[in-house]
Amino acid sequence: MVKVNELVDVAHGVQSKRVFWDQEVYEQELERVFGRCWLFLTHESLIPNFGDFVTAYMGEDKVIVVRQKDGEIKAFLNSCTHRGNQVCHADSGNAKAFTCSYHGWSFGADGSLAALPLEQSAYYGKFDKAGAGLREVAKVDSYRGFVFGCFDAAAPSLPDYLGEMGWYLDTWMDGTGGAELVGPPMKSILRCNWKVPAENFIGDGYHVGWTHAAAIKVLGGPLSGLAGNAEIPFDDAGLQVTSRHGHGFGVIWDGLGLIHDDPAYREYAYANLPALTEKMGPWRAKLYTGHWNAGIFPNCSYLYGTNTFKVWNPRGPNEIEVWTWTLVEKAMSPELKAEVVKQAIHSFGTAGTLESDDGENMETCTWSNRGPQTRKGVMNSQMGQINDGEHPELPGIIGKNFIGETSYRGFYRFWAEMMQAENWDAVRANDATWKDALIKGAAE
Ligand code: UNU
Ligand code: FES
Ligand code: FE
Repeated sequence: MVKVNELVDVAHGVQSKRVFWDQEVYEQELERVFGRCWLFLTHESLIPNFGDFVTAYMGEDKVIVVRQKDGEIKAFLNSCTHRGNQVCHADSGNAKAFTCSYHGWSFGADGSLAALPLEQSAYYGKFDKAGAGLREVAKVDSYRGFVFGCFDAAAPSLPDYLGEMGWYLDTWMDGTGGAELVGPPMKSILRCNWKVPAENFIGDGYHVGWTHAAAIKVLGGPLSGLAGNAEIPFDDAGLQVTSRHGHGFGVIWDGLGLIHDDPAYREYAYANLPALTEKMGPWRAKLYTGHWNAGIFPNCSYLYGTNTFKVWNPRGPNEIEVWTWTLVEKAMSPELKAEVVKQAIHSFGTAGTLESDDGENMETCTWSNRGPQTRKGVMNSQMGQINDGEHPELPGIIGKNFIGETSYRGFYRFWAEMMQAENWDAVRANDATWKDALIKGAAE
């Protein structure tokens, strides 16, 4: 078992560089993080009808996500119960049955083994089909149409798992009639550890002016002043949030649509503002026109206001498969949706300008820590910790500015907790004290 307390020092904002490379850390993550947390699968609007399916990853496990006859959604391991072949090779579609390409076992939308070749002549009619269905993922649920799955039956419900983050997500998932994803997702490989993009997207406002200096200069608009950190608006420019289960974000006030320099999107959002303020109050109205760098622990990230929505699927400790959808609001016109999709592809699609800026850092952050001497070193995430605390109106822990590492520290605090805990009961036992190290660390 990995000694996690040697890897993450929450109170002092320090992490070992081993978290990006060690095979041992990785194997434990697959069991304890990906095996027990809620993982993003798809959006309900992408599988609206009975038999509609998408395939997805849950950590390294392949799954089939299928709309059932009664409208529910279930997920199954994409592995044949006969001799283990992959059952479904398509990315998405509508199927009456999933038939394995090896010997032809055939599974229904509910995962049950419906038919197998030569059942009478070779198995003499005695094969127990009831016990040979695809293994079902213990929990599948959706929050405002966003579908997640969890392998651990003892995990908290999806709303409980999202916790304080649900209050924030409701801003754009619920405030104006809901959001949806445009698929199919773009897919690409990055040679990096899955946590490098996860920790970046969860709120790294610090890199924007530097890593993306050229891109934001070329794109123009109000954000171009950030290029090279030439103009950094401080205290009132935004804030950072982290939550009980490691989800978090950093927000730039009034940043919606700015990376895309997109007046149509901004006009749409500002027209919604009076009704949204009425429904959700002034804080969430302010959040609604912001730009969020955000993460849902462990490996789902999105930029609200730039509208890229991603999952970093781990493929070993030093490779990921990136899946990228575009985030739109249901009430947008088809023209506006199409425009948002185009802009999201240009910025954070597989070959996007900003995506390729980030990709290079993500790969070198991983591979430069391969050497055993380098791995003995630590990384620093102390920025802004001195100001982290509770807020009278905002749930979670709040950091003072959009450039800070509040959400990053919260991500690693929960990562360490999941890596260490025997089970979800042991995690729940920390519910009253989870804020202590994050906030007290600031006082030391
Ligand atoms: O790279 C990002 N996460 C980003 C870029 C965030 C805000 C503006 C530009
Ligand atoms: Fe931040 Fe190098 S300056 S990783
Ligand atoms: Fe970036």
